[in-house]
Amino acid sequence: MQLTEKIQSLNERQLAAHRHRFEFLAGQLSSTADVLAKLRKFQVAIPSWALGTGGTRFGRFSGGGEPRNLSEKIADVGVLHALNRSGGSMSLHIPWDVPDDVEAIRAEAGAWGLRFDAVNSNTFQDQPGQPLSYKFGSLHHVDSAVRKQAVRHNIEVIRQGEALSSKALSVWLSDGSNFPGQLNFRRAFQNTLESLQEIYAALPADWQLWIEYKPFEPNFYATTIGDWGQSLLLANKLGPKAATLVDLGHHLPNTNIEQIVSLLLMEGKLAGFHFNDSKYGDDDLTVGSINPYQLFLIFCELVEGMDQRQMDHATAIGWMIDASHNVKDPIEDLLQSVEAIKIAYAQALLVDRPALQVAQQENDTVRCQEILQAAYRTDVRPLVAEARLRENGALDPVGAFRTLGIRNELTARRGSDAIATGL
Ligand code: LRH
Ligand code: MN
Ligand code: MN
Repeated sequence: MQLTEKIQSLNERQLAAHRHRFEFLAGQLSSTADVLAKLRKFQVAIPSWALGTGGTRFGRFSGGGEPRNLSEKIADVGVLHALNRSGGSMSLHIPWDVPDDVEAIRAEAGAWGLRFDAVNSNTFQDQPGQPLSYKFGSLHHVDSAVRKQAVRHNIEVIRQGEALSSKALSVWLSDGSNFPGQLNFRRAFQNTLESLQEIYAALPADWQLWIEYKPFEPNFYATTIGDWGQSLLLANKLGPKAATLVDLGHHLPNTNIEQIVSLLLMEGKLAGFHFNDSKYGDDDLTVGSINPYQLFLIFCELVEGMDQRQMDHATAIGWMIDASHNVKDPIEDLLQSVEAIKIAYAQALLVDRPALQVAQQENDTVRCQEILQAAYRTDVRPLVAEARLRENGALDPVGAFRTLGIRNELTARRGSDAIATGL
């Protein structure tokens, strides 16, 4: 039996209970059809580097059956997408995941109904045989020869992405300094800008350059693109094809990310997201596992801001996961992350916007909170499940993954000591 047939037969067993929950919820809402249509369209890109068990610098405990190459990573995302129908694309990190045979890779992805989202460059690690080191940075480096090497790599990644029909290059730099005095901030920024200008000039007409920021790690004194202000400054100087990418883990604790998102949207400079969750720093934990309310508030700003600018929720910006997992099955973890994103999105769609606007205008703070929390405290899981069901996905993706013994099958095929390539 094919995977989709197995999923359908599992669904049949759960259908009556699901119908009961869904109809009870739909009876309380006025916008069920609209929310369902939006949920069915919404897709989140899966990072090629999240399909193996992550580790820390102190160790790594592999789970078995991990994908050993890009083809097997595509198969894992294919399984995920068959289960939840919301992971229809993949984001590749290069050189961790370089297609040997682009046509074959495109065909494999196509067979699973997948496409390729943004490609990510890597100038934060030295690769074997690389002539110059990135020990002291890449695009910001004091030596123009190192900068040129890093620019060349980014242009090469664009070329690889073109062959896969990607439409964006995502750049994250670890460039920074560990000690005061180590670096001239302005010169580092200027060098970064000039390097990015060269990369920008190599972008195809319909491509975008997404600039990620992060306050610390691996540098612990200063990072050259350390916050959204620095990223936005660069994006504005570069031009209309450049925008700021928000990775949720790349903020100091308690930063008001939803406010950043709202202003970037207003400026037309929000490239998209790397979703994850964190308690301390760039923890890369499962989306929604620590602070689901923050995720909901971010989606409130997204829905409001995108509607205001008449942007298509599903396609106007990049939706991606960037998480890793020390102790979970990576596919289960990704299923949980996508689910958390869709729950937050559905809740944000339920906010009574006209009523909120009136309450804001009247400075009725209590009412504002009541309106937001009425949406947040709605259990929208039957709605998200119904959207999935209508797309032929599983009513309960994690449950189906387990009941169908998918990890055991993968382990039998790939071996219990198979370790994912890349990060
Ligand atoms: C940096 C980062 C960035 C990288 C990825 C592997 O912390 O978030 O997006 O490309 O991790
Ligand atoms: Mn990231
Ligand atoms: Mn990160």
